[in-house]
Amino acid sequence: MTIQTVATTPFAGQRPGTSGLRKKVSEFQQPGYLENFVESIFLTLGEGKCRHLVVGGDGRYFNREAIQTILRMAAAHGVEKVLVGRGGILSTPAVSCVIRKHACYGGIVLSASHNPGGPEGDFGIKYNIENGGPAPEKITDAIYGHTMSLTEYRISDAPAVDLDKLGTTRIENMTIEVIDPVADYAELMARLFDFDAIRALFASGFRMRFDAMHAVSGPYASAVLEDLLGAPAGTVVNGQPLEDFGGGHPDPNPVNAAELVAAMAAPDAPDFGAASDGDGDRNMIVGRGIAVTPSDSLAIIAANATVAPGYADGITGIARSMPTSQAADRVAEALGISCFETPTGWKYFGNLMDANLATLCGEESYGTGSVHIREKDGLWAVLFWLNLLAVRKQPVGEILRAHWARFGRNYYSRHDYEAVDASAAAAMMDALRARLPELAGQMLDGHHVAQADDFEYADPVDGSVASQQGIRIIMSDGSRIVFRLSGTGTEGATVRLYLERYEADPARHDLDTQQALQGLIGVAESVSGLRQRTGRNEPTVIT
Ligand code: VG1
Ligand code: CO
Repeated sequence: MTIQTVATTPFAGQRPGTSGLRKKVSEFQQPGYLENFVESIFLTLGEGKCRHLVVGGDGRYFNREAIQTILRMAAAHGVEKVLVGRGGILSTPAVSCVIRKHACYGGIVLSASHNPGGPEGDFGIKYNIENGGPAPEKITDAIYGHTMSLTEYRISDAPAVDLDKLGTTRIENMTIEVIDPVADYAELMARLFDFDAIRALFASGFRMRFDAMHAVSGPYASAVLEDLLGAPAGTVVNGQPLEDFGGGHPDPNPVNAAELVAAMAAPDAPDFGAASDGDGDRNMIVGRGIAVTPSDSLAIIAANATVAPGYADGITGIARSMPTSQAADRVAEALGISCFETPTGWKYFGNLMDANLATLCGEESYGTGSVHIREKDGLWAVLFWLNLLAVRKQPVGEILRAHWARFGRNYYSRHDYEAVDASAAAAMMDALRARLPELAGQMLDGHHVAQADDFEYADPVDGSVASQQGIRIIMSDGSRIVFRLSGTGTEGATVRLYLERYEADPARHDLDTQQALQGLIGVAESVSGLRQRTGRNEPTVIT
């Protein structure tokens, strides 16, 4: 075994987006492409700084190959020990958990999360820091800086490591320990939730369907729900992680998880349905015939946090991404705690959680989590709901309606226009930005604009500023229209239009969401010319 220095030249476009670097698999397969990015991570960390590292991914196509490359490069950069999930598997929340539990310097997550996988699909890589969370912008910017000037990388020529056998091996002076991907995570969940109460719930005949969408959460859900909590065999469906997710789109929402939604609407529907995404950090919560929006789920978890032993002492604060509905704000107000509004992406929650300013965090994109780790956590949210259902002994729909009756309902929807022409999307955002100063005070189709701006966030802990995080048009009644460009797509641009309207009157809590938002949808179109500019008659996906 020797360490080689290999000459290389930069690849354009290796700037990490909302959550790491995501590209088509074919782009990652170019010789040196992955190596350049990994070299840039090590250069950013500094020679000899990273002694203990965690590596794992969501099992998608190219996962194993990428892990072998990363191990050989880690050995060439003075890493002493790497923990790798068996089979190369570690969900994003499990990586965060393992970094924290074993006090590692950081971790590398291989995933393109909710993006499709397989040879024609997407691949991704992300660096997580010591607190277990995604690297903040100052680190991702430095990584990107190195990718643009790189001339060489270092790698060991050691043979491939057996990733399927638990135990330790060595490359150069580095120890590799293949670990059970589920054990540490499951142990953490058992400390946060009342497993006895959930076990009793399943024992009483409660039925559930967890759709793992052939992605990474399958082994976690089977181990926790079926093995530890006694849910009947078959509770977890599509539980085997596949390199191409069985050809599906591992993005749990009513469109991509239509099978689950249909099963939950059938006459013999189970009591509770849930799904998770490619890397196991998202969650979808479904009751009989009713799906809970992620924004409502965050608010309900916050309002009921103390039912779970891990949160029995209450929560210090809530944080939500800017486009997420303001349902959680109303709960924070009732509890007398702060609610922080951050840019999209979990990396912005890390400082708030480290400083104990926020206990719970959430995003409208089916992401919820807490201070137990520093990533969003799909199965954690599902376990919270199970704990809540075990205590409240009410159906999901009743809990949701009772929440609306107490706090009012924030009708909410996101319209995605995927893979549109990137310059048309940029031109639309520029035109909107240019109109912002004149919008405040105007009446738009009967809606009075109170504020119009491009969201900027100053981190209350370290003072770092993130600007141009989404265009907001806020009406005097609190309704909002938000426009953003996605930072996770790999084809053209994806425009996200977020719509929200508050309704206090319980007699009006059963409207169809799109109907309830129709007025705002019209305003959004007339103010942006979105459909005309993108040449699309309707959104690709409505959630
Ligand atoms: C999307 C979501 C965002 C989420 C991000 C990563 O980003 O909107 O809320 O944090 O994906 O989620 P964007 O830039 O495409 O809107 V995951 O589960 O893909 O890592
Ligand atoms: Co994800």
